[in-house]
Amino acid sequence: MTDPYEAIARLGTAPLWRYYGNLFAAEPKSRAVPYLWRYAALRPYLLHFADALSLEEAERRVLMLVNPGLTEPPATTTTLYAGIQVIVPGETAQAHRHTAAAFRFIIEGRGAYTTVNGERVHMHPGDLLLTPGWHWHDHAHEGDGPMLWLDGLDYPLVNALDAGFFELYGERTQKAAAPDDLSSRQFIHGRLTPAWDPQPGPNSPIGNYPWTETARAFHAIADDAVGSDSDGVVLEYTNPWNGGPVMPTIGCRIARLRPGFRGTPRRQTPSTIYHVVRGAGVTTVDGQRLEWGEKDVFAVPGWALYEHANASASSDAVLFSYTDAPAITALGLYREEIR
Ligand code: GTQ
Repeated sequence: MTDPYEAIARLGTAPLWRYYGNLFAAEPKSRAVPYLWRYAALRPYLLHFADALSLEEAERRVLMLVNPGLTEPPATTTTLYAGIQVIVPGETAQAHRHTAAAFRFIIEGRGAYTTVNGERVHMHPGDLLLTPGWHWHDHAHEGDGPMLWLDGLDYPLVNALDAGFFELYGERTQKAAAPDDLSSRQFIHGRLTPAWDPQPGPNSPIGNYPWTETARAFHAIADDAVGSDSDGVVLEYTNPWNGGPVMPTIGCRIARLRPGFRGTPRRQTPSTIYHVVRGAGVTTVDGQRLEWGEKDVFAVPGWALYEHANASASSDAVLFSYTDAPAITALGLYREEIR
């Protein structure tokens, strides 16, 4: 008799008993590792490619933040991606759409905008711009100096689900089909929302959550909020249609860690990518110290135990973050543990 293991392999089968422990582990063990990308180290190369590579040669000029545990295809966590994009004055990045959901968190520069389904959405540092799945978007820069931002997408999740579609618009840029920044102006004051022709969908209709409003929200809270033991005074950007996360697969938050803040260790099934808006500190992830400073980006894999600390006794730290929590929650797979 031939080796029965070889025979069953040729028949397109596998012995479950040899795989069981890996497929049904007691708890998740991500292939993604805790990792930090230093903005100051990346910036010179972004500016180099802004000179060396035209946007006729590249769909987008982006350095992908590749997790050492997820190199092929590159991803930042199992479900999420982060990249740093640069565009210089006079350039356009051509219009396209994809089923992957995207957002931009603006890091530096002035004078660029993204046109999303015909609405020009202008960028300022600290703004959160949404490009939900299957929305047309192109970028343009009419200011001076380079404009840099953090891109967040869920393509690792979408592609794992075999749900990825992509399409070019056909013309390089979209014509403006709505007043500039209309969606932000209509919706940002969330307790008074347009009552005509409502078309609630799974995505927030807001093109830009401006930094000025985020700063106002923190200012209004002042020092009065208790905040989370693990995540500080943390605010969720919400969809005004339903109060939920901004997009069905990606949730975005902004947190203030008070001077001297030391968080209670916590873990959750969603993976998280952080961008340091202000300040410096240390996040310990499964025992590994990620020492972050302004504009850095770091990844916390799902179910990794994390603990934030603000390194300063006198200044706030401010962390923008995004997760796949909306998707995981919708699938009934959200879990968390606080130590
Ligand atoms: O700006 O449309 O970082 O399509 C990755 C894919 C940015 C974009 C990324 C994209 C974009």
